[in-house]
Formats: sequence, structure tokens, C-alpha cells
Amino acid sequence: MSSRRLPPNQQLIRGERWPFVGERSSAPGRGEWGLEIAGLVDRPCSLSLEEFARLPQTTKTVDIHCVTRWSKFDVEFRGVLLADLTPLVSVRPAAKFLSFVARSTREHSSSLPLAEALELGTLLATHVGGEPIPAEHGGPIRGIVPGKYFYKSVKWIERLDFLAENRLGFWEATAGYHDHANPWREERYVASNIDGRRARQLIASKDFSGQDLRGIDCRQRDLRGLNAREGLLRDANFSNCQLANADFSGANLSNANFFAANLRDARFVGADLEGAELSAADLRGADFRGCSWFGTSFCRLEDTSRSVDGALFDTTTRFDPSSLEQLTDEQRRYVEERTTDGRE
Ligand SMILES: Nc1nc2c(c(=O)[nH]1)N[C@H]1C(S)=C(S)[C@@H](COP(=O)(O)O)O[C@H]1N2
Ligand SMILES: [Mo]
Repeated sequence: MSSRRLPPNQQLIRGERWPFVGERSSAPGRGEWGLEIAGLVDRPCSLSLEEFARLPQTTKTVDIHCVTRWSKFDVEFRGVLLADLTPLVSVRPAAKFLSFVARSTREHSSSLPLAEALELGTLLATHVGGEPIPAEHGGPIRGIVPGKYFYKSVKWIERLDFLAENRLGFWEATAGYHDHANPWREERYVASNIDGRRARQLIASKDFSGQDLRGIDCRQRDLRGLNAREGLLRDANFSNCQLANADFSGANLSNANFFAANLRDARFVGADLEGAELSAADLRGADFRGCSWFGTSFCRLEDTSRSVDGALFDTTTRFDPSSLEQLTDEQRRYVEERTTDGRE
């Protein structure tokens, strides 16, 4: 059952843990909170939190699927359904898209086709598990869009803009996040725009440092001693690569694929490895101190929960013991069983 409920290549977080992703707080000092409804509507309005709380309330239990490969089942949100808000403002037929705009320093937003937002049962949520949503998780009002990667669920919503044309959201416009965000089709990122020729030149230079090389395909290459410090390498494919002594310090490697890579003595200090695949990789002597490990995989799980293709660790593999907390139970157990020797 659970294997069907979990979208492809996601890992289940159990218990109370709920990671923070993206911005940690709203923009300070902008007065009272409320919700503004604007754009292609006949009756634009501004609701105070009290007015908002008097609207019909709906409770929904949803499964969260973050694009960095962690999922969390059965989170109970309460708030106002988008479908209960639209009649209040009388949305014009010309409105085809909805942009959720956050009160944040970078004016964070995300958008959806209006019909889809309604069909998915989008909620403007104020409560989680019966309590007000904590500020770090987007309170007082956050969007909840069931059935999409969680980046469509904007924290600290202060305005809904009804639009004729799509206005890409922050991640979608600046970071190549897929605008459709369907976890069942793995619509995580748009394809890399690095062509084969440029990729070959880069690979020959062995210098990826500080460059935006999202989605680069390096499968099976000899990249021993690669300098990839501070590189933007999200979703890059390094499977089966020779990467001994490579330096990925400070790199963004979220969702990168290192399956069966030789990473002996590689440096990952301070790297973002959220959602990265490290199964079957040789990690002896590798240094992961200061890494972020939410949703990182070190082994694969068969339906029976038996782990296969485990990464090779030994006591020379370095990492902060506290970062194990970020892993799912299965992944944590796998790593712990192989590294407790000689550690406190
Ligand atoms: N305002 C705002 N909303 C946001 C983001 C953000 O950076 N800013 N990140 C998105 C992403 S990528 C995810 S996975 C979820 C994370 O929500 P959480 O921190 O409550 O887990 O918020 C989404 N909404
Ligand atoms: Mo995310």
C-alpha cells in the first residue's frame, strides 16, 4: 500500500519531524497580517485575520512531497478552501492563473492554473494538527496544494493575484523548478540547458567551481580531482563516475545522482546534498562535515524494506553525527550500522 502512496523516488519521514525548506521567516515590520485578493476579480478585497477566520473552515489531511525527495504522510491542515474564497470576490472568466504571493523579502511566490488549483482542493491554511501554523512553517496563512511538490505551497501568503497569463513563481523562474510539479510524474526540474559539447569541454577542464551547471550529465566520466567548489550542481548526474579526491565543498548538490560513483577522499564540506543519491558509492575517506542531508539516500530499499546497493562507508568517512537526524529511519539505520565503530 505505502509504496503506491509514495511517489517515485521519494522517502518517507516518520514521526514528528518536519524539515524547513527555503525561506525561514517572513519579511519583518509590515504591519498587521491579512489576505489581499486582487487581479481579475470584480470585488477585490482585503481580509483581516479575524475576517478570514470567520469564513467556512475545511480540514484536510494531506501528504507532503518535497522536491528534495522527502515525503511526510497525514498532515492535518485546516483553513479556507480556495473554492470558498473565489465566490466572495467574483473571479472574472478571464482569470486563468492564480499566483500566491508571500510577505517575504524576496517577494516569494508560486502559481498554478486556476482550474487546477481549484480541482486539487487548494487550501489557505491557518492550522496544522489543530494548532496555528508555526511562523517558520508559513503561519499565519500558508497555501496547501495537495498533489503537487511542496514548493507550490507558499508560506506567509499575503496576496492572491488572479491573472490572465501565468506569472512564474520564484523557484520556477530563478531555479529551474518545473512549473507543473507533479510528484507522480517526477516533474522536479526543467531539463538541463547544457549541451553535449559544452559538457565535454567542462568535463575535460575538471573545473566546475562556482558555475551554474544544473542538470549536467557526467555519467561514467573520469573526474578524479574535480574542482567543484561552490558549484550549482543541482540534479547533476555523476553516476558511475571516478571522483576520487574531488572537491564539492559548499556546492549545491540537491538531487544530484552519485550512484556507484567512486568518491574516495572526496570533500563535501558544507555542501547541500538534500535528495542526493549516494547508493552504491564508495565513500571511504570522504568528508561530509557541515552537509545538509534531508532526503539523501545511501542505499535503496526494496518493497520488503530490505536495503540493497548500499554505499561503502568506513571509519574514515567523516560527517557530523547530528546530521543523521535529517535522514529517514531506514537511511539512518543503514549509515549508523556502518559507522558507529570508533565513533562516540
Ligand atoms: N514564502 C516561501 N514559501 C515557500 C518556500 C519559500 O522559500 N518561501 N519554499 C517552498 C518549498 S521549496 C517547500 S519544500 C516548502 C517548505 O515548507 P516547510 O519549510 O514548511 O517545510 O515551502 C515552499 N513555500
Ligand atoms: Mo521544496
